[in-house]
Amino acid sequence: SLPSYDQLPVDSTAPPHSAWGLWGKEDNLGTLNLLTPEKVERAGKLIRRGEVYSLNWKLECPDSGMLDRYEPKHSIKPLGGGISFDDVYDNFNTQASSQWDGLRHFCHIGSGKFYNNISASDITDSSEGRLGIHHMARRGIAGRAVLLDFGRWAVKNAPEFDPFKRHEITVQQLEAVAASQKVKFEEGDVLLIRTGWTAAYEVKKANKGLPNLKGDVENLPVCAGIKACEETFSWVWNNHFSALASDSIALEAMPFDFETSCHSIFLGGWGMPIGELFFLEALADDSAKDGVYEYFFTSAPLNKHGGVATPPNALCIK
Ligand code: UVW
Repeated sequence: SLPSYDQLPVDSTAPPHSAWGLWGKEDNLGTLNLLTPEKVERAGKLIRRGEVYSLNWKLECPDSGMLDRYEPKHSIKPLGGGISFDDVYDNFNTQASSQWDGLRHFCHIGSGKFYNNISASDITDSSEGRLGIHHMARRGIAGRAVLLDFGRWAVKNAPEFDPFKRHEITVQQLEAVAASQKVKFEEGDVLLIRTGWTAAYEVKKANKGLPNLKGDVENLPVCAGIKACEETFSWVWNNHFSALASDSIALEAMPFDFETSCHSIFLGGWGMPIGELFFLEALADDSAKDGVYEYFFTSAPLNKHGGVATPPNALCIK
């Protein structure tokens, strides 16, 4: 069985509460190792109505140039005098819209090393490809996902909540949402957390009321998300989720302190992918109607050797 948060690290030379070495020193998959064939087979049984929900937001959104990530420039290239066409994307940043942050994206800040003691120089020299997104792509991601619709819960229970403010979502609040939706977690779950950010973005944009979201590494943009603290880290680890994703820009409340961030612990410490800007609106609307918040989940990352991140190409099937 898996160690608890207090039992980490399993390798005494590794940073505190990291999972380095848990799945072997050469491992490139981190918590995705929890998605065993048995779990995938069991999750397949959650398909009851055959309804499919795609979690990629429009590639055009957000178009705010956030962290200097812009919508790719799309052109259509004719072939053979107009009997056939290709797509060409220039300036395609895999993190400009819905994305998985892969294990090359963020180091464990305290140690300066990436998951499983990989150095920045191993990342920039792509030849070996340690922790590259292709590892996730070649395995594929499938299993059970559960949605916590924090945004809907907050309407009654935390009316001051605004996904565009730095609201820190606590473990108690996540537990309260889970209880209100009758959600029970299982080892290996992909946890989806809806804040309402993507929907609010579209409304603000239509009303020409978008705040400046550009930001940079020194001056991160502002948004709501889970609270980066020991209680959250221990709750997330002890539930043994395989990945966490939300519809907000960073999963965790922004701006955040790098050293004590979820990014540092989840990606650098545990090898746990972080999903951002997932489009959860249609899925959440349907779940609010039928009260079902567990799904068969699939995601097919880009099979790019040494890639850092990827559009999730994720589906939830009910
Ligand atoms: C930040 O945390 C800066 O967001 P991202 O994970 O998309 O880089």
